[in-house]
Order: sequence, then C-alpha cells, then structure tokens
Amino acid sequence: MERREFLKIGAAGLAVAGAGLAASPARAATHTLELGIVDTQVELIDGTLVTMLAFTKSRIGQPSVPGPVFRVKEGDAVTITIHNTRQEEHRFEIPGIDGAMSDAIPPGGSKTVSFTAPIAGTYMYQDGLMGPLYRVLGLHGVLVVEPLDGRTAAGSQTPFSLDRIGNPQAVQSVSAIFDALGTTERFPGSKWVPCASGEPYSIQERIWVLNQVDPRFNALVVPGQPIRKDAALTADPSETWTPRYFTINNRSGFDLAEGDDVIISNYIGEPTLIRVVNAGLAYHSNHIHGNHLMEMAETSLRPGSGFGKPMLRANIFERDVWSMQPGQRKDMLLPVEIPPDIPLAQRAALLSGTGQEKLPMRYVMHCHCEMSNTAGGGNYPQGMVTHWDLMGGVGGRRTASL
Ligand SMILES: [Cu+2]
Repeated sequence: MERREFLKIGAAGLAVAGAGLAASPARAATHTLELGIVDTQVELIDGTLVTMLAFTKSRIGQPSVPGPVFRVKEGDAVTITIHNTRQEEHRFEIPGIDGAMSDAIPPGGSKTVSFTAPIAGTYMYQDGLMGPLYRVLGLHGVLVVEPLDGRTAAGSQTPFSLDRIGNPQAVQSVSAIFDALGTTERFPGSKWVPCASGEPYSIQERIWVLNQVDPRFNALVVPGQPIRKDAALTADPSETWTPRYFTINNRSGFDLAEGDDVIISNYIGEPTLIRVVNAGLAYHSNHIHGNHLMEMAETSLRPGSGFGKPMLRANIFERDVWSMQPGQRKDMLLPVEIPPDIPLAQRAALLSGTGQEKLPMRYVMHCHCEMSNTAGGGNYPQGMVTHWDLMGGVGGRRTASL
C-alpha cells in the first residue's frame, strides 16, 4: 500500500469513527428525574400572600417557582416521573421535545415521560392544562439542553450544536461572534465559558424566567381542595388575565435589586448568556442599558411541527430592547463590552481599571410594557426592573481575587 492511499483510508476511517462517536449511545448519559406538584405560599413585594402551584425537585422536595433547572446533554436519555399531590388533574409537557408529554396525572397519581434530549437549546417544561392557567400559576421551569461539543471550527465554545444546524449562514454568524469574543478590539477579554454541569447558572450564564401574578387567579388555589371553578375567570384565562405583579424568577420591583440568579456582575470581557423564558400570559419588552445584546436564538411559536423548537438566527440582531411573547424563549448574549457611552479618551483607563468611573457601573434593565411600569402606581413598585453591574476592566476578577 502506498503511503498516500493509507492516508486516504486513515482519513476516511477517522471520519467514520468521529461520526460513530457523536451518535454513540455509549456517550449518552441517563437522567432519572422526579418532580412533585404541590401548592405553596408566596409573599409578593408588597407583603401580599398568594397561593401558587409549584414543582418540587423530588417527590417531597422544597417547592420552587420557577421549578428546578435541569441540564442535560443532547442525546441523553431523560426520564421524568411527576407526582401530583394536588386535588385536581395535571399534565406535564415540554413544548418542542417529541414524546415529552404525559397523560393526565390524576389527583394523588404519578406519570412518567421518557425522551431523548433534542438539539441544544433552552426549553420550558410546564403544565399545559387550563390553557395555560396552571403554567402561570407556577407550574413551569427550564430544561437546558447543552451541545455534545458546541465548538466553532476555530474552537470557540458555544451553547449550540453547530454541527446539527441545517443553516450554514446561522452557523457562520454564530461562529463569527463567539470567535470574536476575547480576540478582537471590540471584545477584549475572555471567551464565553458554559455553565458547569449540574449548576443552575454561572458567572457567564443566567436564566431569567418571566411571569406575572394576577392574585384573582391565585385565589382559586386553596390548599387541600381542588382548584375552584370560576367560569368568569377561567373560560379563557388569556382574556381575563389582569396581571398586577411582573416577575423574573418570581420576584418583582425592589426584590429584583438583589439575587445573583438574575443580576449579572461581570468585568469587561466576560460575555454572559441570558436564557430568557416567558412563562406568563403578558408580553414583555425587556430593555438593558449599557450594552446591546446579541439575539442568538429564539423559539418557533408558529403552529406546526416546528412549534417550540429553538431556531438560530442567521442574521443576528444587536438589541437593547427585545420582545418576549407568552411562551417565548430567547438566548441573548450580553457581550460585557466597553459601554459605547464611555468617551473614547476614557476607555483605555476603564479597561485597566484606573478610570474616573465609579465602579461598579450599574445599568438598569426594565420592561417597557406599560402595565409592568405602572402596576401598583408609580415607578415599577410591582414591575419587572433590575440591573447589571459592570465591575471593572479586563481581568479585574483575577486581580480582585488575588
Ligand atoms: Cu428602556
């Protein structure tokens, strides 16, 4: 055999081995998860107590709204058993994932769903019953599917499965952005680093679950009793929904001034992915100051076979304001670059942490949806308002921790 021929076979052999590796069931993990469905008392920003429906992380775990974050890898085998401890029927589903829908779960009963983790993206699990009243009353949470590899051709890590996206322009656009991070004048600093496995969020990745509370609907939920029927309210909840509290991760107003599940505190060059999910029934229009974000992916809400599936953008918009329809999920990348409102002459000083800027520089995030501004009267007392902190220049975290 001539050497050239050997190389040809070698390359072909490698390609087959690579393909086999990517699809190999041996690499797929198995996740056996449990969720409970309970009711729980939640104190809102003005002291009002409401009863919400909530998932628990195991059959008898602590209730939380949103439910626990699950992270799996593409191709993993996932089995979720849901235990209904309430007095009415529920149902579990994950829009966009084939096979991830349970039969009705009777009061006191349990059901199991099994599926193979689909293409990487941000998914929302929910109870879809009562169209979708039970979802907004608290039965929702996030499932993150991470890519098996996710690297660009140049080796930059991304949250997407670039090898499975059937849109070359989208792959090119996403690759260009993730390759530019940490290597260009506009984006000095570091690459994007994915969240460590098993953690709900990280320094460079946040999950914001948007929702609203209309206490008239919460009053239908009484511990120990089936949910009260009220035709005037529940015949079509989306027609009668009048939200009074606008929440991220179940907090509103001043309660959103703290909490590192929501608030990003990073130095320049620590790009951060925000997975934004609207579990509610109202539109939101989120506006972040200081940086524009790259809208990398959104969910298809068109009826049909693509419904609920993530779509990468071929033409990536830079947005300071982005809209969130009910049920929408978007992956937004905050580049944590030098804010364009910093005068040119002062940028070098900011980068080195010796500028005149008082640190941290705090930039607001507020929702432009008017009812979110004014619910409760005045300036966001019950609205969706938070901020992010720019802590300093490139490498500041390393210096700070010395
Ligand atoms: Cu604004």
